[in-house]
Amino acid sequence: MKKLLISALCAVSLGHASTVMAQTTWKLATGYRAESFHTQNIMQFSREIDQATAGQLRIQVHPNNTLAKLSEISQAVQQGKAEAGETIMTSMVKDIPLAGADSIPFVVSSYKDAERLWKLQRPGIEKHFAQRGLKLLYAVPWPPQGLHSGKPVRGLADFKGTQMRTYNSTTLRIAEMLGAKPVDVAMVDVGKALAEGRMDNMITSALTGVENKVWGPIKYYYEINAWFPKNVVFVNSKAFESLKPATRNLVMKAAADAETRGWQASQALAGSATEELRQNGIKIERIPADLEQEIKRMGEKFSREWVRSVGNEANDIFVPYYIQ
Ligand code: PCA
Repeated sequence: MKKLLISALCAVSLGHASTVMAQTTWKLATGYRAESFHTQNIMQFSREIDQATAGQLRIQVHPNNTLAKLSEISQAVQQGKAEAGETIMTSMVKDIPLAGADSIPFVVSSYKDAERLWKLQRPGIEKHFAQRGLKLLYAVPWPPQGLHSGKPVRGLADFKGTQMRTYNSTTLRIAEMLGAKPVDVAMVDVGKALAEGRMDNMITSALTGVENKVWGPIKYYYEINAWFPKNVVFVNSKAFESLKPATRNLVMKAAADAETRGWQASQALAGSATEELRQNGIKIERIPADLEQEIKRMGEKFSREWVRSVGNEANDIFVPYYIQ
C-alpha cells in the first residue's frame, strides 16, 4: 500500500515536472488600448486559457501597437514575430478582399444582421487565413458606425474639403466620394488629432468617440449605422498545431466563449456610449432624409466596386445573406 502511494506520488510530481517543462507562452499583439472592451475580452480569454490548461499555455497581451502596428499585426503573426494577434479585419482587405465585407456601407444595420453576415463570411475567412499560416480564433464587432462632426451636417456640401479621419480603405474611399480630405489617424491618436485641428469629422462608433473624449471639437453625432466592422483574433498556425490536441480544444472552447461574450459587450456598449456622448454635450441627431438617400447611393456604388474586386466569393456571401 505504502509502495503504491509512493509510486502514485512520484507519478504526480513527474507529471508536474513535465507540465512545467511543456509550458508555452504566446505573445499577442493588438493595436487597441488595454482598456478597450476588445482588449479586456482578450485578457479574459487569456486568463481562461491559463486556468483551463493549468498554466501550460499563457497568452501575454501587448496592447496599444507596442509589439506591432495595427496594420502590420497580421503579417507579424504570419512571420512568427508574435504568435498571436488582433486586428480590425478590414485592415487585411488588400490581401484578403473578402475581409472587406465587414465595412460595406448600409448592408448590415443590426447585431442580428452582423451575426448572419459573420456566419456566412467565416468559412471563407478561415480558408484564406489558413492559406497564410493563420488560425482564426474569434471575431467581435465594434458598435455601429456613426458620423461624428464638429459642424452640423445638412447636405453633401458640408463634407466638401473637410478633413475626414479614416481608419481603413472603406473610410478612405467614402471620404473621397464625399469630397472630403482623408486623414489617416490611428484610433489611439484621435483625441490628439482633434486637439491639433488635424480632423473635422469621422465615421466610427460612439464608443470610439467616448474612449477618445471627443466632446469639445466634436459637437454632433449622427446614428447612421453605416456598418459593423469586426476585430479578429488569430494565431500562427504552426504555434497552434504545436499544442497538444487537448490544449487546442481548450483554446477553441475559450475562443468560442470570448466570441459570445464580446458580441454581448459590444451590444451593451453601443447604447451606453451614445448616451455618454449626449451627457457630454454632443447633440445626437439624424441626418436629413435626402442626404441619407445620397449617402446610401454612395454606399451602393461602393458595394458594386467591392463585389467587382472580390468576384464569386462576394456572391457566396451576399446571395444567401439577402435571401435568408
Ligand atoms: N473604432 C475603431 C474601428 C471601428 C471603431 O468603432 C476606430 O475608430 O479606429
